[in-house]
Order: sequence, then C-alpha cells, then structure tokens
Amino acid sequence: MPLKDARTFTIPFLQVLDEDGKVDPKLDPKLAEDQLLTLYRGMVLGREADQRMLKLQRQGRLGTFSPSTGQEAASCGPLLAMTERDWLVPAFRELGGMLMRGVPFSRVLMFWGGQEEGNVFPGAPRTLPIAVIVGSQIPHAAGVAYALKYRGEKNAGVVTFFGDGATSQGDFLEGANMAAVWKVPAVFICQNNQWAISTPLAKQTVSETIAQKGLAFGMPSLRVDGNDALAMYRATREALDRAYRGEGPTFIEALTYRLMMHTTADDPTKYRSDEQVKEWEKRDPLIRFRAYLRGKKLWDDDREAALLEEIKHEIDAGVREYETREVARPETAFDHVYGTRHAFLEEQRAEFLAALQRSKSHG
Ligand SMILES: Cc1ncc(C[n+]2csc(CCOP(=O)(O)OP(=O)(O)O)c2C)c(N)n1
Ligand SMILES: [Mg+2]
Repeated sequence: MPLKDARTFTIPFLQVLDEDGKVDPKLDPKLAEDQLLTLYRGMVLGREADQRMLKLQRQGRLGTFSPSTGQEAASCGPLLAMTERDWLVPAFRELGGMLMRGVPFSRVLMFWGGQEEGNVFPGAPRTLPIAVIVGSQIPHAAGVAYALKYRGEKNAGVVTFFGDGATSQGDFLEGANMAAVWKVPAVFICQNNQWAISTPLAKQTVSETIAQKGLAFGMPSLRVDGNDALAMYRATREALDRAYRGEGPTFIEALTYRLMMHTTADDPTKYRSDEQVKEWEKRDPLIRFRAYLRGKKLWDDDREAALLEEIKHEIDAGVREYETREVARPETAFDHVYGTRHAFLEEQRAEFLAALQRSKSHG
C-alpha cells in the first residue's frame, strides 16, 4: 500500500531585483527615494569601511577581523526594515548593517583592536555586541525576544544574524526551538555565504536549503537572494510585522557569498577556486543596486563620487578617534558584563587589579 504524505513542504525563494538590477513590480516594496538612498549609502559605507579595515590590519594598526564584502545587502536590507524599538543581535559579518544602525565605526575598530569599549555602542539603539563565538548570540536573541513578550512591548522584535556554519551548532537548535515554542517576536537571519572558514556547505550539512531547518522548528521559513537588498528588506519587514502581531518567529536564509577571506588570518585561495569567486563577483549586491538606482534616475557618476568622498571623511574620522584615544584600562573587561554591578564580578575585578599591581611591582 502506498504511504500517504505525513507532511509536504516547499521553500519559497524571494528575489525582487534580478542580477541586472531590474525590479519585479509585483514584489517591489516601493521604498521612498530617501529610503533607497539610505540603503545604498549603508552598503557603500560597509564596503568602504571593510576595505579600510583590511589596510589597517595589514599595516599592523588593527587586529584580525571578519570582512563582509559581498554580503552588504544581507545586513543593510534588514536594518532598513528595523526601527529603534527592535533589537539587533549580530554575529560578526554585518558591518554595513551595524553602521546603518548608528554603531560608531570607531567602536567597531576598538572591538577588532581588542579593546573592551568596542562592545558598547553609544548612539545605536538596542544593539548587542559583535558575537565571535559562533552561534552564541542565537539563544541571546531568543531570550531578548522572550523579554519583549514578557514585558508586553508592542511593535518591537529581535533580528539576529548568524552564518550557515552556525546552524550546525547546538546553540542554534536550542535558541531557534525555544523561540518557536515560546512564539517570541524574533527574526532569524542566516547569512548562508556557503563557507564556514574553509569548510564548504556540503561538508557541514546535507540539507538542501538552510531554510528548511527553520521549518523543522515550525517557523515560516524562506530562502532569499541575499545579494538583493530589496528582497532582504521585504522579507525582514514582513517577518517583523508577523512578530509584532504575536505570530512568532520567522526564519530567513539569505543566499550570499563571502567575496574576501574568512578573516585576515585566512587565505581562501588554498581552498576555493577563482572561478567560483568570479561567478559571485558578478552578483555583487552593490553593482546590482547601483544599476537599479541609475535606472530610476536616482544615481549617476557625480553622485557616486560625492558619496565616496563623504564616506571617506566619515571613515577617516572613525580611524582618528580609534587611534588617538587613550589606551584602554586593562580592567574594562569587567565593565559591561551585566547591566548592573555584580558582587562576584567586583571581587574578580579587585583580584585582577591587585594581581596586576603585584606583577608591576615585580616587574
Ligand atoms: C564556538 C566557536 N567555534 C569555533 C569558532 C571558530 N570560528 C570562527 S568563525 C567560524 C566559522 C563560522 O562559519 P559560519 O557560521 O558559516 O559564518 P561565516 O564565518 O561564514 O560568516 C569558526 C569555526 C568560533 N569562533 N566559535
Ligand atoms: Mg558561512
């Protein structure tokens, strides 16, 4: 006897802008001109900041960092969809989005320069620090979303980011599962850049899409062209609206590609082909969005030159602030662990300072 289907499912794929920058009128989120320009600026700022960081690192002025070149649409689109009431819980490859959020570039530099103040973002609302521990931010996002629900906050949600590799971590399973069970207002965005350092996707999962992992938890899940800023905006906006309505979390797989190295300590030519990189360079999210803006007569060479000049000054100012500030107090690691001071931690701080003093006097 033939078996019946216990359940069938499909994974929708969302693309609004095709690779030539042509918009699908049925899916166009119809953003206002100033929103489109804000989105483009965010992506260019992310790209330029990334390139500057690479130079700083190569000159020994910055520690290692994880470049996000090629992945700008996947974080900037969602950031445009967010409001100040929403929480941003990032991983470590969302530079464009974080700068759009108002995170000062100097703080990003402090983070990758090994300074604790790089975990604190004055001026950026409701933004958690960069999370380098793969997947660790996902249960945090579920917890923050739970708190929003518990407190009855309206029109507020959590948007969290993580990589494809992170979906093979226990933290992902725990965080995503509880978020779905509790029906909390969270949006899970997986930046599937197809590599976890040198491990290709096929060697860490045989799941055909990452989005179907979201379905397994009972969340509406879709795959989005992650190099299409309008699609990323649209998917996030719809997911946040669902979250605000109390309908629980959504899973978005952003299909994208890391055009640069994993971190500055990595040489991707050792494990992936130039052909693959060249293929994805053609799908660069900035090229596509610029073509779209040009088609709408919102952009030209003069505006591009003026934007690059303006951004250069902003980046210069961030670098200056980072490099001219006084060297961090060594005990800053104890400063921002909890919202309020904690007795155990104060004890540890005192112990640490005493040990430091002892080593100096012996020194
Ligand atoms: C818990 C943990 N294990 C290992 C690492 C080392 N590590 C840093 S990034 C990374 C790969 C992450 O891949 P993915 O989740 O796809 O994110 P991507 O780097 O591609 O953005 C690994 C293994 C880490 N930071 N944290
Ligand atoms: Mg990855």
